[in-house]
Amino acid sequence: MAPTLALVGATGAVGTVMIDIINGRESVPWGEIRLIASPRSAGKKITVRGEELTVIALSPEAFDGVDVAMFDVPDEVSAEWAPIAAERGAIAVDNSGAFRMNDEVPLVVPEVNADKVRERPRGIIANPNCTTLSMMAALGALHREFGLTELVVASYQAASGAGQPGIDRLQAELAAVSGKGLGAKAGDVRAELESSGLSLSDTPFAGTPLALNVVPAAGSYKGDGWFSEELKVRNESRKILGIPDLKVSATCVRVPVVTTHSLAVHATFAREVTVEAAHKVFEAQPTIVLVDDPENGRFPSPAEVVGGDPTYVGRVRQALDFPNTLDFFVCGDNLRKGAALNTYEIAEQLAPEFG
Ligand code: 2RA
Repeated sequence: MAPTLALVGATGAVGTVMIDIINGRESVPWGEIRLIASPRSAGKKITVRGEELTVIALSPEAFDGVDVAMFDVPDEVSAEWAPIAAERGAIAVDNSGAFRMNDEVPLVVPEVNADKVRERPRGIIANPNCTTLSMMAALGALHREFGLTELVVASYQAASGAGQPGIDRLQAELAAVSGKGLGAKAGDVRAELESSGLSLSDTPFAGTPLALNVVPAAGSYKGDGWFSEELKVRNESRKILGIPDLKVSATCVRVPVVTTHSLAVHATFAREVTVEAAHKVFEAQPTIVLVDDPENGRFPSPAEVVGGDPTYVGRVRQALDFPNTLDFFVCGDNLRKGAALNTYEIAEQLAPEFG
């Protein structure tokens, strides 16, 4: 019998993208697809693959008969409910941060370490943070060929990484500054927002304007100068690539883009690497689109790639002063490959176990 798939968080921002992804698949390996959400959203009707489904409330019984349960919910909800789903016999594929660094939970990017889906003693598999994920297909492919030894990245993260409140805040700020002279000092966005009544005391972006600005503070402050997004890039990259002592340093920056994270990557390898060889590696990886013709203005940018599934790579250069080192630019839709798509691809890897 075809396996049963559950989607927990079916009505949230990532859950909605997940349903788009399921609806867009040519075929799916699932029999029943069950939509689960908070009691507040229970009863909603959502069409999945031509069938109108009713969202049911999260409860232990909701997992009865489920083979694979995908979780797109906040950390604390996953922390409580993914183990309950696993106890009820489902494999939980979790897109929160609750289990990513747990030694008994594999952290999977199918292009890099698909085999890890079988090593799941707790019945839980984790999906990486979208910032790490946006560059993993590219780094995994290069690592297999040249042996990654050092990684320095700067991120350019979209507002939707902070969820719907992040999108709403950016749009409110853009509306407030649109067409304005922007204060006595040209570009004084802060003064313009304050005079428009948009308080900066409590924003998803560290109390800093995001419209017409960049904010070098992504996630929560963790001490010693580091923000959580930067530590996630380091810890998760090491775990996914299987290089526990990989040297990593990240600076994560929020930019006024609605959706699609970008990263400037500076990667050093054990073996000699050329731009031509790197291009070949990227071209051979089906989930990467290489857009690298800067002379003719062709390179990835969020406006070009939003809504797409692949990782877009361009601006590949041999670092002039660093041996065996490439610099390149990566863009990926943070709501698709960065969240829903990778989670769904993990679920697809599991489906044959139920054949
Ligand atoms: C962010 N990476 O962009 C996070 C979302 N998980 O804030």
